[in-house]
Amino acid sequence: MTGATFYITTPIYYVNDSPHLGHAYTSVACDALARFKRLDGDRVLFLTGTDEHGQKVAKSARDAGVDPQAFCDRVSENFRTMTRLMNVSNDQFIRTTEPRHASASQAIWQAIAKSKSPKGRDNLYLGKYAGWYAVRDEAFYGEDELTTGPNGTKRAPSGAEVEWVEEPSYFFRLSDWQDWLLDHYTRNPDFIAPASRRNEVTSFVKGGLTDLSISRTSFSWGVPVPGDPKHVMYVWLDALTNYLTAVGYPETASADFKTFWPADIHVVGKDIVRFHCVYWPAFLAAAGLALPKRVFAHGWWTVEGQKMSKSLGNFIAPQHLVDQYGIDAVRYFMLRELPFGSDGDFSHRAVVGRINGDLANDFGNLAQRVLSFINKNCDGKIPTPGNFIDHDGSLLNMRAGLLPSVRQCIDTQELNHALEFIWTVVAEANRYVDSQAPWALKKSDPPRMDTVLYVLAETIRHLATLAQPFVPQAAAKLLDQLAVPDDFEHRCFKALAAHPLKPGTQLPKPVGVFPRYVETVAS
Ligand code: ME8
Repeated sequence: MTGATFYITTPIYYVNDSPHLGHAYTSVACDALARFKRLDGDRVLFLTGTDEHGQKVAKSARDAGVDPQAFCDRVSENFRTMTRLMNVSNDQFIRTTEPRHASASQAIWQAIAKSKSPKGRDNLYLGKYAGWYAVRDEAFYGEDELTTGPNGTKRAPSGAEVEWVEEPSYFFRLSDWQDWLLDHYTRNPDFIAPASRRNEVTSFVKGGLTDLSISRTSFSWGVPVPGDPKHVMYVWLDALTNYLTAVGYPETASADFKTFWPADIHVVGKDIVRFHCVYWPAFLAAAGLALPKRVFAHGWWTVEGQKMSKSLGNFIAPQHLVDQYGIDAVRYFMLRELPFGSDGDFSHRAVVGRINGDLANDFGNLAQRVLSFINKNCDGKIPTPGNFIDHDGSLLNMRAGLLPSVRQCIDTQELNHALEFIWTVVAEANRYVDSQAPWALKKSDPPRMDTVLYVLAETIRHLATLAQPFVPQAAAKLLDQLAVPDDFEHRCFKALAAHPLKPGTQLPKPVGVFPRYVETVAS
């Protein structure tokens, strides 16, 4: 352990929907970051879960003809299943209907209720909300943000229909936080990433903030407002607080809170940046709590060029992806195909291209030809290297530089670049096999053949060790084939230098780990 800690969160997913490609993407990306940090020696808390209150969930439960809690129990379980299916290593799965979460939400409410805004006014006051609300987004919108649809219906920028709401409501004095927030963004340039999102948030806040309605009275599926139970808390205030609940809030003296708060990173989709970068920091600051260090917003997937939706029939269930391509291929594709932060398209052709190119031809083939050659020509034992020569140098140098390069990418959430670095070494190792031609050395110079094979086996160990956060199952199989003991000590990143392969170690019979994707032609 380095003594460092790392607290990472996904958004908590609404239980009115079934898990799909987009949810799986966020979860897998966070998983890769969390796994990397653990293998790098950090103490990690990785949180995911479900967002179960609000008007939208209440309506979905009503439409399904079941009581909201029973509805949430059922759908929340689908998300838990999705995280397991995607091999996501979350440490906690939080549900906002848990009693501990009601306590935390009421505690932050009370802390805000006692606080003053940066302009010295009460942060919380009772008023009446009269304005537009989109149930699908669970968000309030200003008249100027709306567009009018073909049949005269008003729509939010997200495309969601809005309805006019008029009801008594508690308000958060967000309008007093404008300068404070802008100052926070300036003083903490890493707070919002990527830069495009930072600019978007900054110009939104510069445009002026209005006070935010933070309670509702027209339905009851939510956390009751302390002291005024006719109101339930606005679902976003309740939902955002999950990040605190998980570390023991309101027990700020608890070990978990002291260890993990403030969170190192909230990873979110670009659709929910405003909630995480404007409302959440203001709520936290009002409650006297430290702010998360960073909010990273990733982009949006379309499917075969179209927005994913049930009505278009292109809604992709994670189970379908895993059945069709295999878990590691799906994870690799998602993380490699697009720069984390940009939008991208999920197409069958692109997935197959990555499976058969990067995985089967490049990494799979490297491992298969080296390990089979050792199996046939060295009694299946790790060969003993002699002196390294110049030819080995460039591969050895690239290999040595890999961990720092990948680490830097992880710290800036450039997941696709992390994989590109790893695959640059895969390509170099393949070139080295071709140029050093161990099959020719077998006759001409067997000791040199042993050196070349040792360099290659060690390179595959490095590559597999660093690939663990991204393709955990395949990487583990590769390390098994190199007889690397299956424990943290031998598979963490310190092991790269600390536990080189021991010459003479007997290896198991090699098996392919990255199968090609073969199209089945309908007959
Ligand atoms: O917003 N492409 O929950 P949610 C990429 N409960 N990512 C996508 C996606 C797509 N097509 N569709 C969804 C909520 N996502 C709130 C969050 S947090 C305190 C409360 C991902 O179920 C993306 O990460 O609508 C997005 O932010 C999240 O799913 C939204 O999930």
